[in-house]
Amino acid sequence: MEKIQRMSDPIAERIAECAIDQGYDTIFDRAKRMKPCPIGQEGSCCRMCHMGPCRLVGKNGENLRGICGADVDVVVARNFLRMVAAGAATHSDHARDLVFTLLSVARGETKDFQIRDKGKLLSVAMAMEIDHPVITELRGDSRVTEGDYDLMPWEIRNISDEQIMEIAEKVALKHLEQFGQQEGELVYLKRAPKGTYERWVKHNLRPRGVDREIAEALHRTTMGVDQDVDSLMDHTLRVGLVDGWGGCLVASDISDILFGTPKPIRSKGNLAVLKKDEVNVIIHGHEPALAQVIVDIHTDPELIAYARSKGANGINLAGMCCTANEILTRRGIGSAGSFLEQELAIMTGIVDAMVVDVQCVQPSIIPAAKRFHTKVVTTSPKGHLTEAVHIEFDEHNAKETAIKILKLAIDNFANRTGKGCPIDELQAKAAVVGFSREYFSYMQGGLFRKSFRPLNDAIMAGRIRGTAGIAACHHPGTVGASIQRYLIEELVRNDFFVVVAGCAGHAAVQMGFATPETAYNYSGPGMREVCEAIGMPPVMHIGACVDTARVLMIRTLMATTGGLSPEMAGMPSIAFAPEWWSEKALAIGTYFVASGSTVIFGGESPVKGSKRVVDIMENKWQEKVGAAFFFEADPEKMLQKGIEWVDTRREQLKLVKYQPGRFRKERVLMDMAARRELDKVAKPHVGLGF
Ligand code: MSK
Repeated sequence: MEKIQRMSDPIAERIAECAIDQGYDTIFDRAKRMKPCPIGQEGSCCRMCHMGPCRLVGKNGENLRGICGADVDVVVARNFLRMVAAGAATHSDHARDLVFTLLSVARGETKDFQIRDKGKLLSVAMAMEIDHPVITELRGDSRVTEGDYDLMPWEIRNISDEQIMEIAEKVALKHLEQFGQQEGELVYLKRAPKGTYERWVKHNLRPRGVDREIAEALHRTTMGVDQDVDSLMDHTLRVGLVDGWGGCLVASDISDILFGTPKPIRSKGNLAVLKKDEVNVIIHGHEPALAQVIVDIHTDPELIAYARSKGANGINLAGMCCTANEILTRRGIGSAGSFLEQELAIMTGIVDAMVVDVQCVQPSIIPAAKRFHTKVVTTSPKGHLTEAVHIEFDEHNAKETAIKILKLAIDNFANRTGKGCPIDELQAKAAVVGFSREYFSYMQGGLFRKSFRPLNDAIMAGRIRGTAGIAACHHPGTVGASIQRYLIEELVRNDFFVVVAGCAGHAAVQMGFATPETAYNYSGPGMREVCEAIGMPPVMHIGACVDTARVLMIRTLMATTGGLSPEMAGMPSIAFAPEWWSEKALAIGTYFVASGSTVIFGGESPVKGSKRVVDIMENKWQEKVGAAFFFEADPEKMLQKGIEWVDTRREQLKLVKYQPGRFRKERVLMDMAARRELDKVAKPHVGLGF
């Protein structure tokens, strides 16, 4: 059989090769066999009714119409809007479930969850202008509404548990109202910088309510409703804003309130986190609630004793996909890998249970599991898999469900077949992860002087060329994570400060970029100097797909700190999703653009079929929201385009011209006297405490 590389991580690649040698059918084989329909791929196939499907083929699709008369521009725009709406539905529904959990905690209906970050709850309540005397007092008269608030410990010290629960209930109810709100605007929009918000007002882009805009997207795109490309693309921006400010940011905030706002924590990642002598339980999917409870109880002495009684040395938890990111960045639980590694994990033959909830769960894990002893456990009422064991979770029975699942895994340990692809001698990569916006502020000034000033100053001085985000999936049609690796390496070398999220976070961990040493091994001299001064790594893992919303707050604070652009648009920043495949990634890309942040996606463009839609996304959106949505398949051109975009923003902001190597310092060998002199200089940074 032809040997081709499938994954850039050598351990994943080794298991993939072993699996293929042993005749397993993996996602890589299926991707190779499947020839995507070129008409559907570029967005020119209309399946909105059953007169067709109409395939709008021909040179660039010009002058071609479907049976109803819809032209290719309308067809492409409708298809794109539907994909963004599907993505927004997933993230907002994820957020909704978390809001219900918060409501249950506030009402004392569950004991399995607590409010772990009271400061964050209060900060969110202040941003939502919750009507409660404590919040009114905290807000005072002078508070601005942009961004979010970092409360000092003494500001929350005297707030009673009862008041916290009252506020939590009000926050939960206000969020629930946002889903079904019919008029007005999402309350979170006011957290954006004023200039960004004003663009939304000017162009009538403010979403009224989460569900309303998503439902309207489906209505608009049915046959015979919205058949104007500009109008369809405006609604795409509106639904994008739903995804960012009504879905991802809500999910990220409520998770921080319930499970703790991440701060740097050591962990490790790749398939070698699995342990041969322990019960291995992989938690896979996206929703963090059950996963956090499984983490809470997996060290319970009774369960450990039960595992020992079955011949295992303990219980080993590992994450996968974005549930991995949730428990990796908050609890330091090792990550087994990204979307592309779910079958590979089972093929090690030592996974006793794979527990899944929603999103990015391949149905192929069932046939893979059948070749071994692995139990696949579904836990969400929305996410069933034929032939899986279904143990349903809701926030009222979390601990009970978690115990049941762990016992099932323990009981299954004895059923290992001894077959599979061995990982015995392999080593997991070390990582430092968990950089929330809040920690990022803290890192730049300590408790009393939290700020974004050092970052803005470093960008203004040209030490940091710009900021970049890399997020989204790994595509089976590429060598998994290879483009992400290329971009991270090149951006860091070019003095970019990089944040990663979603499966790109797994790539950073597996390649060893999620460590402070990256500054020494890869960084350009300017970025390295900043890393040394404030004790930060050049690549920060900020969490799961929904945590891409942390970037909204980072950029808002960069704007309000001053010295750069006063709004999100116009910043020397860029975001990439080089290996995307999910509708959720398109929704994230659209909310970035709608909020003023340009994105470059890789692979084949789903809007290539319409020059007009491409023009709207690349040019007209720049006039409206100050950002563009590009698709570029070639990784080198993608990088070039991103760098050029950032350099042009620097020019527009009249910042000093970035010069590679300008901050390169000659290495000086120091004697002890010189070192002592250095120690006398007060160090401004708080360090990461690694
Ligand atoms: S898990 S959406 S493959 S990033 Fe969030 Fe990874 Fe993409 Fe799923």
